[in-house]
Amino acid sequence: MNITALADSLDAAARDARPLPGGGSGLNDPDEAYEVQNALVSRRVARGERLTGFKLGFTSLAKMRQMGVADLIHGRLTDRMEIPDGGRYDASGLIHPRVEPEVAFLLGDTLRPGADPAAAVAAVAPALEVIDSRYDGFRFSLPEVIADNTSAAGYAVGPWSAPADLGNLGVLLELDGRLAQAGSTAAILGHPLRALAAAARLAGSLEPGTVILAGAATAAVPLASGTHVRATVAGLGTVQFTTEEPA
Ligand code: 0L1
Ligand code: MG
Repeated sequence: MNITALADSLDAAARDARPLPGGGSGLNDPDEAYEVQNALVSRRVARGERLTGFKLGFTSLAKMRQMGVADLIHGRLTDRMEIPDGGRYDASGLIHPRVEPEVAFLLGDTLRPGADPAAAVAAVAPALEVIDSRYDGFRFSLPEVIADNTSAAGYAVGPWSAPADLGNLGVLLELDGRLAQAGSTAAILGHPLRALAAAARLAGSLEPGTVILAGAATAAVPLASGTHVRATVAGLGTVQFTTEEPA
């Protein structure tokens, strides 16, 4: 398995917005796939991007069913992926973006495997994640999507609040004021804190200041240009952005 070649082709696919055929990478082993992901993220860091966060994927049954997989995955977020809450987002360089509503945690203390995850949380917020698989038609094997940094492309975080019980909060996703998806934070592994515990287990430990996206509360929906996107998490508030019109 050529880790460098796989990372190079995924990096080029993202930069040129030219998808790769899924299923043909020869990647079968999740551990090798994370080595490719690390190499891919290292290329971003070498270009000046700063690591800002950690994301979990496939934490809800809706997402697992949508993508035909049955395992948690994790990826990295960088400052280049940040979308300002209430701002504009240029998605024109993406291949076939989708958006999904999430909740975000901000760590105030180091999150360690096995420790009470709630104790490390400084704040919580509603969030939106933009995913953009670098594989044609979002068709990939589990190792391939891991290698592709779990399709991470962008994320917006709404107002931070003091830690609250996120156990069963209503979640709405609206596109141009129309309801696109409705769900509950309970869809995230039964409780988003479980996603946090999983993040600690998978990452080893995570530093204060890290943003953690717990995973989608609903299926993802296609994101077109010139669209106003808003997610509302009951009790936490809203987060929104508008994609730029084509030039
Ligand atoms: O749930 C996630 O953020 C993982 C996304 C990876 C799979 C996909 O592209 O749908
Ligand atoms: Mg997600």
